[in-house]
Amino acid sequence: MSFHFRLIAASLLMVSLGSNAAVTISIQQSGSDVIAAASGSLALPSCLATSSGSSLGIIYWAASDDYSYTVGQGTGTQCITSFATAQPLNAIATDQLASSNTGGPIGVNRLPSGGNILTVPNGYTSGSSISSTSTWTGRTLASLNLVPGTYTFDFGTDTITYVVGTLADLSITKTDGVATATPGGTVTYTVTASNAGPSNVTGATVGDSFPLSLTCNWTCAGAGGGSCTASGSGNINDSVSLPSGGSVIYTASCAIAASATGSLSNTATITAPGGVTDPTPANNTATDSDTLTPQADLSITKTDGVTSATPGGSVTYTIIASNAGPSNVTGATVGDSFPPSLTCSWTCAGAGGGSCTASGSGNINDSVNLPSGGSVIYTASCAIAASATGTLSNTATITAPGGVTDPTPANNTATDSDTLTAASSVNPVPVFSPWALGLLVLLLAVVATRQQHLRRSQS
Ligand SMILES: [Ca+2]
Ligand SMILES: [Ca+2]
Repeated sequence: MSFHFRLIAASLLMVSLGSNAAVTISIQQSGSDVIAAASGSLALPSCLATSSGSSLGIIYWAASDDYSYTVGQGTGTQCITSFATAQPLNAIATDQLASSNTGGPIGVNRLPSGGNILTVPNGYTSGSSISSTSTWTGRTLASLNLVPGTYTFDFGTDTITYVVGTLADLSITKTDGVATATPGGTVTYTVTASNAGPSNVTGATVGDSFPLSLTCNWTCAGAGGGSCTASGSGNINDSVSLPSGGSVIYTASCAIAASATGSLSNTATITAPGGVTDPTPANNTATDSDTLTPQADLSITKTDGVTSATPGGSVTYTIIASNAGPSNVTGATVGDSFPPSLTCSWTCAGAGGGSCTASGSGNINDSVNLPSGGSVIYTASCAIAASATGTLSNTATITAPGGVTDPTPANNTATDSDTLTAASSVNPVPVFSPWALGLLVLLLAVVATRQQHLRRSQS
């Protein structure tokens, strides 16, 4: 016995009508039942022959070249035809009769002999509407061994497409439109989740867990009937509705931590709800990656608070290196090569998170850490050589480490200059000339002699 519709016509007249038509047979889980619903029309060649077969809808896969995907009940008509075969809908070894049917038979068969058969309701008129529904009570797609997917049989002028399960090609894209980003700056991501169908989907989940270096706020708007949560902050974990052809578009504005390093990589995903099969899962995640390129306006100032200095004296320089951001900087170099006429020792203290070597002597060549907004302050106490002349000039510099761009390099050096003023012209000390000294000695001698004469005359 067989529930196949068997070919009975020995010879068939095949005449193409030259137009395209299609029937879609949707086989879905509906509660505890499986329902196959066929709709559409066919532009059949007049190759019809009455079939003696009579059965409820059937889903059958028996052997390598013997299957029947006919749904519907009653007498059908058949024709031998040629079609390109997609993958089989299932692979089971026994007939799977439907519990009930309305609308008559429709579907494709292939016989062990190799003939291809298209079955339509008996007396079907080319171009007229086909509507057939079969129900498998108390069954599941899995128990019928039906593999969710879309299977198309192409007859040239007609196609019959089986859609098994609720199918929706959900997909997602994500971009911020740039390839590099600045720590301490911002990026704006556009995340678009779409449904290419064929089924509508309610309750898909759009997710995006932002890396710790990002602080994000987002908004969302639907298109083509899609709906989503209007706005939120932090990670996206949103339940969305996406009818076939619909989409939802998230705009996430994110601040990048000033301390971020390396690359900024972030992945958005869309997940189909239970019962929905996505035939193309590869497009359900999207990642945007940016290379982080630190930028920081480092700067330095230097002064000793005076415009003139004295050889043999001292000066005290205050050198301040700062980072105006936006990125944090680790390993900038503060340098100050003092002139030979100065003998210096220095101390350093950080502010705003800046850090430096606490103290040293001689030239400064210090690796410092300067977060955005931070600074380091050096105090250099220097003895001026007594032999120094001319001008006391000294330059301090700050140099960004490799990989950090300073958009404003002009403020990365600072010079203090003092005029050296000779000590004798500032504080003259009175002295006697040799002639004056001689006169003084003579005067003292005269006074002493006179005193001696006075003491003798009184005695
Ligand atoms: Ca997909
Ligand atoms: Ca600078």
